[in-house]
Amino acid sequence: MTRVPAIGITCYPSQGGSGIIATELGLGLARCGYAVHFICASPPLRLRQYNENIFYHQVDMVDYPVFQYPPYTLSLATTMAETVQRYKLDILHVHYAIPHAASGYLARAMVGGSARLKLITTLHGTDITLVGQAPAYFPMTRFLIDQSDAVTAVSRFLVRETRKVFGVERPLEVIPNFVDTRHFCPREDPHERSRYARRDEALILHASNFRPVKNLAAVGETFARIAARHPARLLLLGEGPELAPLLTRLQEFGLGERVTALGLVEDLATVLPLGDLLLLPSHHESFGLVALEAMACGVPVIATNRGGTEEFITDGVNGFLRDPADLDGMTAAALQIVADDDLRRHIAEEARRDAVAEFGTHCVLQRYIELYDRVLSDSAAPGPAE
Ligand code: GMT
Repeated sequence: MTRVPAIGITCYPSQGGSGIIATELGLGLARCGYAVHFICASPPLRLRQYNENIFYHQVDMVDYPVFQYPPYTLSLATTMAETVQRYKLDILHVHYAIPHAASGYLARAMVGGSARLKLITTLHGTDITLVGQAPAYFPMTRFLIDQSDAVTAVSRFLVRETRKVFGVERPLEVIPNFVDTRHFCPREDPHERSRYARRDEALILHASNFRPVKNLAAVGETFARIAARHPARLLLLGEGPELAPLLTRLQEFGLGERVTALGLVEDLATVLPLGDLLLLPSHHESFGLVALEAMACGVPVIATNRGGTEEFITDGVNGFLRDPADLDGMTAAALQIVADDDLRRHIAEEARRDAVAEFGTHCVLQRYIELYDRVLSDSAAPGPAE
């Protein structure tokens, strides 16, 4: 009987989409019988319970007075190499290139070139579109993309950006983000919803890590415009540096009473279905996972048209796409949705159907499994590269 490969997964353990995808991937692989070893600085958000075939290895950070900053990259590489050797891992799959691909590269070198350990890097977004382009990281990011045994990106947009910005020529495979559509599903819960909005009020959602790229000013301005024309409440999910300025702005608009900020919500599937629409007006999104999660819950989305969102949202059919500066356009789409029940239901159904048909865990998990098989078979045969 052939042995099922053992996979090491490294990701950021916080609320970001890259950590969520990495965790859901690991959980899915474990259900398929793979031994999955998470090697992270702390347990990923969605990995807080016992799961068969899942193992967790904490990266110990050593502080020392000489270090201005503890070298996480090195501790991670050491833990990766030890885990590979002890548990006979076949693949290290790192999510978000910086610095995880660097640690993976070091770990692969540490366990010896003759070992069959493979390094797979999944690019998620700002590792390419923002931080990876900083002069301090640019040559390293390009180097690590070239040195990985396989590289995937979560959208065709991100592949184009990677080629354009880094001049990368090697195969890059698009494997889109995915959602557990049994967990993220429509749910009517008037009692729970009444905690955030009255029946006659529209409940507008925004969920993110509240960083500048999320364009929080547009969330505040658009909500103010919606609320001026239709009774509405805003529910903010997540935390980050731009949350406090947004709340201040909403207070200045006189809308403080209409806003609830829930902070970090461990299970978004409990809250997303309560909303009437989700606003995601980011300056760009390589994918925009939370938009897909909302769609799976049957919640219409108004998302940025910059980036990879058009790869799963068709404007006017299963959601809306607007330029992040087009506040009038976002407001008009929102008012259409909240004022027209038939339209909202129709968009919600289309959104749910597309999420299930194309972006359910099962469809996408299989693509990662095929990639692992190809990489381990050492057939240089590249997958469906973009
Ligand atoms: O790249 C980031 O800013 C962080 C990252 C994350 O961990 O949330 O977000 C990116 O990866 C997500 C998962 O693939 C995508 O859904 C997000 O669109 C992407 N963020 C951006 O492109 C701004």
